[in-house]
Amino acid sequence: MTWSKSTPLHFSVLFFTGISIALSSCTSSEQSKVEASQALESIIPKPSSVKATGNFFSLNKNSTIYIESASDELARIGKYLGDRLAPATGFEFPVSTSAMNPVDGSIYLSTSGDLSLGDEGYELIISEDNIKLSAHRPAGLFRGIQTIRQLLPAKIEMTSKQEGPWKIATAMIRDISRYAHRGAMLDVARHFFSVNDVKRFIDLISYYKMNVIHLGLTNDQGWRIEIKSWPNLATHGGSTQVGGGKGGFYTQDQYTDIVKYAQSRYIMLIPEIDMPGHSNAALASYGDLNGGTIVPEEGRVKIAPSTQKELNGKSKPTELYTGIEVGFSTLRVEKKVTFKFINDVIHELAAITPGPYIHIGGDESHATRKEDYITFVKKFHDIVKANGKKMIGWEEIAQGEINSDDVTQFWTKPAYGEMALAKGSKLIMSPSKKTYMDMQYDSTTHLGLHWAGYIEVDSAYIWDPENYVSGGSQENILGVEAPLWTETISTMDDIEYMIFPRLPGYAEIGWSSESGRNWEEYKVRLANQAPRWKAMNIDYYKSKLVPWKE
Ligand code: TNX
Repeated sequence: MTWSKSTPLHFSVLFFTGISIALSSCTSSEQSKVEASQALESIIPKPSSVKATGNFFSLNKNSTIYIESASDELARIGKYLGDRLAPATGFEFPVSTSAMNPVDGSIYLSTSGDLSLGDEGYELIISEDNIKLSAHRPAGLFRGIQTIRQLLPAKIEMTSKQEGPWKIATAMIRDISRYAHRGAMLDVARHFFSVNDVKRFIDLISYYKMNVIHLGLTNDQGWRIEIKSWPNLATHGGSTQVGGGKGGFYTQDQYTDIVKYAQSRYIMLIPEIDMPGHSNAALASYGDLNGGTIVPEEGRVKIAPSTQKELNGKSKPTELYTGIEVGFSTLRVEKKVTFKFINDVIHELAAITPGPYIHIGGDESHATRKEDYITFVKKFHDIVKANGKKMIGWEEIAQGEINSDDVTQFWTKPAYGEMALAKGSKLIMSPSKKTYMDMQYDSTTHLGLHWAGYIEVDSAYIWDPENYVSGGSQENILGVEAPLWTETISTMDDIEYMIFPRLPGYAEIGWSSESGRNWEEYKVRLANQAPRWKAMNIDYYKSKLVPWKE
């Protein structure tokens, strides 16, 4: 076509507009393919196997989620998937059991996956027409859904309607987790966090296929769970926090709400009541529990003379504590009431905890005599067992009479880990130099502590759970847990800043095989998560070590 002065203006405008629409839709279509292919290579945790097959699948306004049978559980999982995809796409995603006239662009969920997928493994077959997600157990479908989310454009995570297209690169993915236990711990005692904050924490960890939330419910600074037979624990012991803020506690109903929310994400909740040390909030709530302080003397410990009397009779409660020291408080074996207290607390907690474990803390009991500590561990074990649960304790419990029923959480001393293994206990690995998400990234981080070191995002990723305790192996290590202690953390933004970008790495260490992991490759996948965090409104630390994608 040639242009002349006589070409009508409206024609040339239309012509140019037509070209630019064609061009931009062509580029945006090409770009969406590039993005989809990149998403396929950026999944965290890294799947066991991914085979790209070179085409593209798209969601459309008729996309349906088909479940293979009319099971409530599958219907719930289907609805969960639809709820993740609906806001940004503006599509409805009905869940249907009848696939008589299947619609293109649909997603099929089935538990007919083979036994070798285990409890959490899944298989995804993404073709141009549909996505087939299969697992052996419903939990595997839930984990596979996280992969589907990560395969879509980042804006799928936005809560308002966005422009498509909603492409996914076609592929075959088969994915099985390395460890059964992949968790994060949140200390709600040093600072209290609302039910909604805990739910968001659960959602964030579930996005990376973690399956455990460990809640630190009590510590010197606060008691955060209602115990009906000892009401002052929550009302008085929960009335403050580090720095003197107002604190708070969960009623048993609120706790149950959190447990159910976690269950709906196939996440087990492990509650921790920290004893016999870290117990000031209890000692401040009931004077009878307070047996006075034991003073360290020439490497041994001795009860301060003025408190001998307090041990036998009524004693005064301690003051509430809002500082961040550790190791000064202890329950006392000499007091009968101590064991009534422990039994009542464990009994009530066990009744509202569907998971198999109660964590009894047991760490840093510096104010407890060694022989008393050992008595405590035996009693904790018996009481937890009598209430139908298994005991978990921090590594120090390995000094006591523990056995294969008990789980030991390693955090710093290999010798304790070895003692635990020798007694038949399995390990959860939380090496503080690697997994403590309350450690600063570097000396300039405005939050956090650094007693275990600075933990940059590369260091957080470069380690293997089997390399900390000699004899540690796939058989006796249950998995990995990354704790967030909250002495310096008081808001959800603070939580996000400390856990991102380290948490996806812990999730990958727990899920993916060691042989497929290396930092240089991982950091690119991590960089590609940033737009997703932006869409989810996650406040994260922009480490200079990662080539972040904007
Ligand atoms: C050690 S590790 C603790 C916690 C502190 C944390 C701070 C462990 C089992 N106990 O009481 O909050 O360090 O980083």
